[in-house]
Amino acid sequence: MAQQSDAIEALYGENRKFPPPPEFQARAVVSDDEIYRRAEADPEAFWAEQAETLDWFKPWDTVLEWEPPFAKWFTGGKLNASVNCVDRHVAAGRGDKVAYYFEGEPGDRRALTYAELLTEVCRCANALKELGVRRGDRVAIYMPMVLELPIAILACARIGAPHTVVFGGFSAEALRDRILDADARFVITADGGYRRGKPFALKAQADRALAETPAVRNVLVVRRTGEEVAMQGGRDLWWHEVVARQADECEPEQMDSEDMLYLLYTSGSTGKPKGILHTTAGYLLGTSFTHRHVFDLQDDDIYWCAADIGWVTGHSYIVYGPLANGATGVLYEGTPDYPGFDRWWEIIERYGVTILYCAPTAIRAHMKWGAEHAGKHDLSSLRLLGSVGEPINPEAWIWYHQTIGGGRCPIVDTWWQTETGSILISPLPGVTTTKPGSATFPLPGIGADVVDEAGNSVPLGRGGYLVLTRPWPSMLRGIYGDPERYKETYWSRYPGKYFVGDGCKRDDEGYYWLLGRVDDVMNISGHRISTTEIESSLVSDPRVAEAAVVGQPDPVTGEAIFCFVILRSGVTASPELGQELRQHVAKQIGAFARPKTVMFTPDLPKTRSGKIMRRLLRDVASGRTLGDTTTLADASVVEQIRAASTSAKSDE
Ligand code: 7RM
Repeated sequence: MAQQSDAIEALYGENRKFPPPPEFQARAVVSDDEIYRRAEADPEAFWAEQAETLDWFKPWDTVLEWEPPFAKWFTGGKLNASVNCVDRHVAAGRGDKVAYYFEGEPGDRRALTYAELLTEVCRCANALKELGVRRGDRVAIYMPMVLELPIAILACARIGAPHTVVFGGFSAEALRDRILDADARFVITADGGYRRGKPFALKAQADRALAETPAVRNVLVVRRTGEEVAMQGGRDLWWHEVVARQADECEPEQMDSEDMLYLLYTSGSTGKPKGILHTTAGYLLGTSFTHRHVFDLQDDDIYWCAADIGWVTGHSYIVYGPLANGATGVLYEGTPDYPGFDRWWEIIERYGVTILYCAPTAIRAHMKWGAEHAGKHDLSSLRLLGSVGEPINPEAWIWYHQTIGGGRCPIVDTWWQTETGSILISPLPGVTTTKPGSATFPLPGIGADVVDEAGNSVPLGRGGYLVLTRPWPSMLRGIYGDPERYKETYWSRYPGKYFVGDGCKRDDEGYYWLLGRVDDVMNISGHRISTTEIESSLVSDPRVAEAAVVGQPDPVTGEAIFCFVILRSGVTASPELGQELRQHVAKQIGAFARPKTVMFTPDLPKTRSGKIMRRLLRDVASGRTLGDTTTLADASVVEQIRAASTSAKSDE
């Protein structure tokens, strides 16, 4: 066991290893580790070499200008993101290649080729210009997962108008705050979208926000559901009327490398949302480079990222990365459980999906629903699986590998953040021997370290705080309108190093194991324990589908371990099972880590992107009133859990 002085203790051992299958390696984009050495020898030269894969109107003068903590990449260069994502593929004779297979939740389908995408993007761009949107103006986009969403994003990029996409599940207040912070004067939305078989309203929500955003001049509205909406004369316009009649060519703006491409707001743990600012060239390079190398992209792949575009994963790995690489992707509007638990597997079979990228929360939901749903479909087209958003527990990793991947597909566990823009820690599937639950190693060109409170690198085998030691092309350039908060949040704790905010340990082979947000670390009798490791231990019991662990104030130990546990279908909760799980953790990790309380719950409070909101669970565990719940996916969940917790007392 580690010493008590460790920043975060490394507790959980997982030693299964999965080398790249030889047949995968034989045809992989990267099949040996030379790329790591080349990148490490001269990172700037490496990124410059990679940047040649983009299309430039004018090449850059300087690769990197670094005045900590402010970086500029490829200064002097001029390019356009939409040209890189669309025009160049059409110009290269690949106009007939499918860019997206769209699958609506009600079952409507449409294949959109790169040539058609180009026309649609140009028409939308021309419509925005007609409305008076100029280079530099911010455009807020509030839409369901329909084709018009990536089209709108690319249209903004084409005319140099930074977009700020607000996830369609967010409330009117969240939309209002983002419109105001970005000072957006134009909004693109839809009448609504579909979720679990029912239309939900977006325009009505938008109208509530717009009542308090007087600077907004026009709203472009996509008709998706056909439900009745109020259109305000002079302000609101139908997409199908305005966009359809536009010319299908639109000259792209020549943007500077460092021109803003978009803002994406993250809620942060408290306070006002942060507008994470990404610029053009570095972001496009980071997303296209990682999409090609991490997902081993081949020309005939059918790639499906099951995230929502309203989350950074969708920006980088549904829109910019895959399109910059000319990939064929799937765009699915709805939920994984409608009309049946096999909807995802049906989609994979229909389109012959070869690469699936999704979140551990989805994998654990599928585990809970049972393997029989996947068993109904032919998933043999799959050749690579990806995971993002949270640490993936080894048991979920193994289930994903066996049940979905048939034991033949490498898994890339990709660590990154809205702020990092693209994947930074991940296996390269043709090179890296993976271990279930580890994101393995920093990608070529990326500088990372694990440090203690004082900022000293911790030896292998120990836990601490993840930091990034040098700038990277797709890094955030700031928090919109708040340079001080940017410095304070990311660069003040360890001067010259980017503070990630995640705990991490490296095992004795140097593999990185992400341990969750440092705000979630518990202090049990002086042991700094990551919630992730206790959760992984709980989930390793085959009866457990999902677990969330928090610290609860305790007069004796400072904090005590409180576990919320979701059981797999068919398993019944009982006090005995609670005792067994406490014992299981104590045996696997140590008596000091024995949970004080195990509470069975049908659900957990999660953000829209599926991250467990442990902050709210801490409130429940300690009987406090709830903090901010505006970014919860389902606001009723916490009340359900709270009601259950008053009847289920601590079972010590
Ligand atoms: C892409 C995304 C960022 C936070 C990050 C981590 C957690 C993401 C992983 C992960 C362990 C992973 N952007 N996180 N990926 N933790 N393993 N593979 O999620 O801005 O929404 O969240 O998500 O805590 O700091 S995000």
